[in-house]
Amino acid sequence: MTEDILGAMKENVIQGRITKDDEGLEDEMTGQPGVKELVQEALDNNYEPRTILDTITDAMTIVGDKFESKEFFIPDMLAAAETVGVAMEMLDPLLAQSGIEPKGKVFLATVKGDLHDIGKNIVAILLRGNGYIVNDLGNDISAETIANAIKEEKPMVVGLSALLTSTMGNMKGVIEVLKEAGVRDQVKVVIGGAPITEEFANNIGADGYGADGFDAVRVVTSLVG
Ligand code: B12
Repeated sequence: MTEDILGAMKENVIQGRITKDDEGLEDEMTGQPGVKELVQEALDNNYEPRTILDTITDAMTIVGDKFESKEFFIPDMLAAAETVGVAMEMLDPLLAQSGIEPKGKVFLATVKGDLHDIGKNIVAILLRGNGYIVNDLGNDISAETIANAIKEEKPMVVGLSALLTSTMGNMKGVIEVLKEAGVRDQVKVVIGGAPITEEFANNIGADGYGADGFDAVRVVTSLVG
């Protein structure tokens, strides 16, 4: 099993198998290690948490492609998402280094109408691991809720996530509401999510864009540093 732990991990995320007891798409899967056992195996074999995260992210891209081509349906996306949650719980303590002076406060939210939170949760883990205090406001969060939270707690950065082309426009709405509430100048706005590009970030007047969790840390650090 050690030869291709990452390949097996990817396949098991796609199949939504958390443990060895779960069924897979083929009959002989039951009894084979699931994502939980494979992540543990990878850690035992000194694989970097970052490599494991990249593998999981690749797997979710394939899940998305299968959904688009109608090979997969919503329960399949949910099952895959659940395996990622389990893997992230295992990686969280390793990615969060202790004893670092807090570098600043960051708020995160997935915008109104959007329930996708895996990417945002990864960004939260990596920012925490790099010494930021992160207040995760959750998903499906209105611009007004975000503006009020900023008024009250004055974070240095707010990170917005959107995974749907139908909700990415709500990021512009958040920036407008921040202006109306008189707090736009007090906070840097960083955005991300699969459909987001640097160009889109520039067009809506965001301060930064992160392509993935590691890029999110880089851009936040460049803005507050
Ligand atoms: C899992 C999933 C779901 C799960 C979400 C579970 C959850 N708890 O998040 C469920 C089943 C709920 C779901 C529902 C839907 N989904 Co969906 N989903 C996905 C899927 C397969 C994976 C998303 C994911 O977790 N990726 C892995 C993470 C790690 O990547 P990520 O989110 O991109 O995040 C990284 C970067 O983008 C970045 N990042 C993310 N946020 C932020 C924020 C900041 C500040 C920064 C700097 C960086 C950053 O860093 C992250 C870490 O590296 C995608 C496919 C895809 N390719 O994205 C479809 C996908 C996003 N879904 C899609 C659709 C259509 C839907 C539904 C509309 C389906 C339906 N008909 O009901 C609903 C919408 C529900 C809603 N209102 O939100 C489409 C969107 C198409 C479009 N053009 O908008 C996709 C692309 C699938 C497809 N190819 O068709 N979905």
